[in-house]
Amino acid sequence: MSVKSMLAVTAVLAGVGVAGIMWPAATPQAQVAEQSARAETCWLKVSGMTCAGCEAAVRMAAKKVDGVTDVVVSHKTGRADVTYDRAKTTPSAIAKAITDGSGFKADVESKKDQ
Ligand SMILES: [Cu+2]
Repeated sequence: MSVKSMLAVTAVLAGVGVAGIMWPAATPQAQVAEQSARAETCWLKVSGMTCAGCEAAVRMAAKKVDGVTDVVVSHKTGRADVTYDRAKTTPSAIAKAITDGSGFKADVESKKDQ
C-alpha cells in the first residue's frame, strides 16, 4: 500500500469516527432518554369491557392524557397497562380520564398485585 492510499484510508476512517461521535449527541435522542428515565407503568382495573371495541375506547381515553406513551388493554383480564411520564401525570389521573372518557370504570391497582 502506498503512503497516498494509506492517508486516504485514514481520512475515511477519521470521517466515520467524527460522524459516529456527533450523531448520538443530537438533541432529540437526549430528550427520548430523559423521557424514558421518567417512564413508569401502572396497572388499572377496568370494569365492564366485553370486546375489542371496548378496549379501543379505553385505549383512546387513556392516550388523551398528556404524558401517556403506551397503553395495553385487555377486556379478557379487565385490565389496562399504561406507561406514562411520571413528571406529567399520575395513575389516578389516568384512571379518572378513562372513567370519564370511555364510560368504563377504572381503578388503580397496586403494583404488588401484579
Ligand atoms: Cu365492547
